[in-house]
Amino acid sequence: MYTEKIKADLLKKDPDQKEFLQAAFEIIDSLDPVFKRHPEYEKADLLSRLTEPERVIMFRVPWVDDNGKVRVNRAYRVEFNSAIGPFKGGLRFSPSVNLSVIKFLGFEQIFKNALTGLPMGGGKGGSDFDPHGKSDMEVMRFCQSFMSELYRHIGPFTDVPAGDIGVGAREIGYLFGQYKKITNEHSWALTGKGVAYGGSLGRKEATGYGLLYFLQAMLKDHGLDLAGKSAVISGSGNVAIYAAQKAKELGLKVIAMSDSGGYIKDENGIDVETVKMIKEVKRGRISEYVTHHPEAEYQKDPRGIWQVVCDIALPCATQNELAEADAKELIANGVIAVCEGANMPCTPDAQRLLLENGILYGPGKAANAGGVAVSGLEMSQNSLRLCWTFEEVDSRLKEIMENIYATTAKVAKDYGHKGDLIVGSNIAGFLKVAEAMMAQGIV
Ligand code: NDP
Ligand code: 2IT
Repeated sequence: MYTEKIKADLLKKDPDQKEFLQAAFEIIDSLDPVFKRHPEYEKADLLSRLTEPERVIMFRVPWVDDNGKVRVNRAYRVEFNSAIGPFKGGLRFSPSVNLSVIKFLGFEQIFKNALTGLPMGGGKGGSDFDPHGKSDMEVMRFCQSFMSELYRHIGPFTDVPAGDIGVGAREIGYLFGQYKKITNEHSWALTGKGVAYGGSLGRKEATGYGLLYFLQAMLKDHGLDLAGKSAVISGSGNVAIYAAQKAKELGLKVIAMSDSGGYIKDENGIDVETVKMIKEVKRGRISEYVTHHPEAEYQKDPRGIWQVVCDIALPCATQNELAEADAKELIANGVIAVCEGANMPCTPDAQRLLLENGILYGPGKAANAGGVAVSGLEMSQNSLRLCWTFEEVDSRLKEIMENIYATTAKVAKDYGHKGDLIVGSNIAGFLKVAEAMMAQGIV
């Protein structure tokens, strides 16, 4: 079978890229019914072309730390597919970054971006630089050195990076400053920019808010709503914080959050303002929460968060953070929905178990598409040289997330997998990219 052959080829070519293979196999496994309906796609060998990035850039980032010591990091930009628009996707700064991780993220981004309905191709980049414990000046010097190489590969019509783990408003500011200086242009080669210099209102909130809009649409479709229910949210970064903020607004009580050191549990409902102060302002540890809220508890193992009894689980930290044993625990404790703010947070075994047990499951490439969707709206505003209000952006975001839910649910049903949004999102994203690739010839 065509899809089995493609998987065997990938395994042979890059046997060590386990995250990439995981992401690619999940998508490829969803596509058998598409190739049955569209033999012309196999003839055009779409999958061999889609699974090979258009371009992979790997570069050295030398910088000098506060003690005058020379440091060297490795960086990447994987320009995966530009069939429907310029390469688009975040930059991740984390010691766990390697080519496999960036390829998995870039590959998923192709389909996620297609689901938004906006003209954006897929890409991802980053570095094994660890921002934890670095001074602002060290982060600035690193970002400047990083951009001194990256600038030649990006541009508003070519490739438009944004943030991801370890890359937030501070890093985007430094990256943009260096890009502008080298190119002598105030052009829009990055999104997630500060509102003061071309960013969009609502981008900071977009992934978390979008996740809740998606969750709300998914529950509504099953005759359920959020009010009065409880949730746990892993992570306490950009996605987790704004997911928690919107959850509270919608009457969903968030009782636990985490960081890479451990998790906090507060049965009164997590105070998001305290989390913001600790993580956004002080760049501190989530453990500090209990000094402000002594009634809350802190546990050292971040994974323990999945043992907290809740109605809804929102993994918003990192890949493979929720494994089969965690899914078992959640199911035993009566969870009704798992919706992914992070990219690929559930392992394949966990996904299977959740679906088999009838848990409502929102896969990341659909449920967390709100961030890149508002990046797309930032690009629209930049092109128009206009700034929309927060309300305008937020209402477009909500509409996009509701459309993504409706489309993925419909496509899943049309292809004989009612309720399986993994299949629905993979096929819906693929169909759009496939149509564009077929129209453009073998390029
Ligand atoms: P941030 O860097 O802002 O936050 C990451 C958070 O996850 C931090 O709180 C970090 O803790 C925590 N974390 C990291 N590893 C673990 C772990 N093993 N267990 C528990 N917590 C952990 O990143 P974002 O919020 O931007 O990204 C989070 C996820 O969402 C990623 O998968 C990203 O790819 C995805 N995503 C992000 C989008 C965006 O717009 N930013 C859009 C769509 C998806 P610590 O503080 O200890 O490092
Ligand atoms: O995973 C993601 O979708 C992001 N990190 C956001 C990408 C973007 O270009 O806004």
